[in-house]
Amino acid sequence: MPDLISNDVSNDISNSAPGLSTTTTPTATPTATATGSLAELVIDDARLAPIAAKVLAGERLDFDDGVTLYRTPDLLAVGWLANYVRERRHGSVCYFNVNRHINPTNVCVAHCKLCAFGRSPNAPGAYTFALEEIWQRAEEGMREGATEFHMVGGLHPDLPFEYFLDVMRGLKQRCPTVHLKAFTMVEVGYFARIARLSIRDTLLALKDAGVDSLPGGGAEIFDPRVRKVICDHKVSGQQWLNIARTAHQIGLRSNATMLYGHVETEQERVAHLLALRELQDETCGFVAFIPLAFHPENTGLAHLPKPTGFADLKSIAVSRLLLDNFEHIKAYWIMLTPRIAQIALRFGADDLDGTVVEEKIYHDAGATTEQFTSRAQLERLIRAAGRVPVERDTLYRPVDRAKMPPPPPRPAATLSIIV
Ligand code: V47
Repeated sequence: MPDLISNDVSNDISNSAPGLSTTTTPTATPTATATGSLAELVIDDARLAPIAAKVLAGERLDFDDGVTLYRTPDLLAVGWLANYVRERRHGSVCYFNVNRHINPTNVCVAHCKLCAFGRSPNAPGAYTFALEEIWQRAEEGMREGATEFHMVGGLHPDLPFEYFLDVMRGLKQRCPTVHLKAFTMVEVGYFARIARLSIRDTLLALKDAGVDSLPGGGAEIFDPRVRKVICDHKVSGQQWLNIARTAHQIGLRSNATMLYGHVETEQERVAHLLALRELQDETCGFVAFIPLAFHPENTGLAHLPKPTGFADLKSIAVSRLLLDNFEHIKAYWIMLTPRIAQIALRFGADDLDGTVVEEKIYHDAGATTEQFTSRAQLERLIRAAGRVPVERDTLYRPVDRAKMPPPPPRPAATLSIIV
């Protein structure tokens, strides 16, 4: 175990680990350690002491530890531990990227209760972009310096798989330097069904058309009880994991998410996180994990209250502690608000996500955040949290703007001459 704290804990409660203090013990001054100067961990909830001992020793946490971490009111102790792990991995660095979200259609056959974004084909507000429209948005994004397009959409009843392959081919041709992070496991499952292909062949076709990696959406909570309530017609949790496994096997990396704050129990959250951890042990294909706070407005679950700031920070911290084989935990500022996301950088998160530009999924569900933030604003938030901003690409390689080719010029405006 690292020599974190040198205080005398001889009168500790019986299950306290050496080196940790509870509020029943005298406090000591912080000590410098091999990992730098660390403030003292104060544990109010004695149930956390053995968990803290495991974390400090670099041991894996188990199911019961996860449930305890979710149930304890001692948010500061959980946050301290998550921050310890975060700093052990990333020091004070906080990543962000310059990206653009593009949602080609909101028409969706799934009608998930959790979602305010999907529409029936002829419902008010239903839209589907023409190919040219998608490509134009992408080119605009490239001119603004985007290194990533994040593209997800509804499960459209009439658009063939070929349309989505065309979208990707056109993007790769026009924006060859931009990483295409496109289509959730749910969309991949749907494409396989409509194109009558295996999951593997569907993924190979997407990769061939230009997809570079997959975003983490659609995971929700894997438990069938929860899925029946919030997203009855989506792929099952097991199918989501199988599609992710296949993607990783063919060399497509992906993110992973968990939607919390609706009808799930603490045990169901922990089981979700451990299922992701098990798959990551097998494939090492996940890049980042993003806990997603449920936004109830305009959804079939509008009667539920929004998750609190306490739950948001707890979710970040617990995922950092349980997902010991995930390199990155993202505090998605659009979903958390910039204020909570900034605090999350001291509760386990090492990434704020990106500039986004146009966000529909959360804003249809009542999100009050902006849809866009600038690189300068992200850097300001990160610095104000005492972290060091590092612009990254989708796979977390640092981006050196000085070495990048200048963005292509805006096309000359077309003149219409009326005679
Ligand atoms: O899959 C849908 C969730 C996800 C609601 O991979 C909702 O880098 C809250 O996955 N309230 C899409 N959440 C967003 C997503 C994502 C976001 C940022 C980065 C990455 C990444 C992925 O949003 C959906 C679903 O889980 N969602 N409706 C709602 N009402």
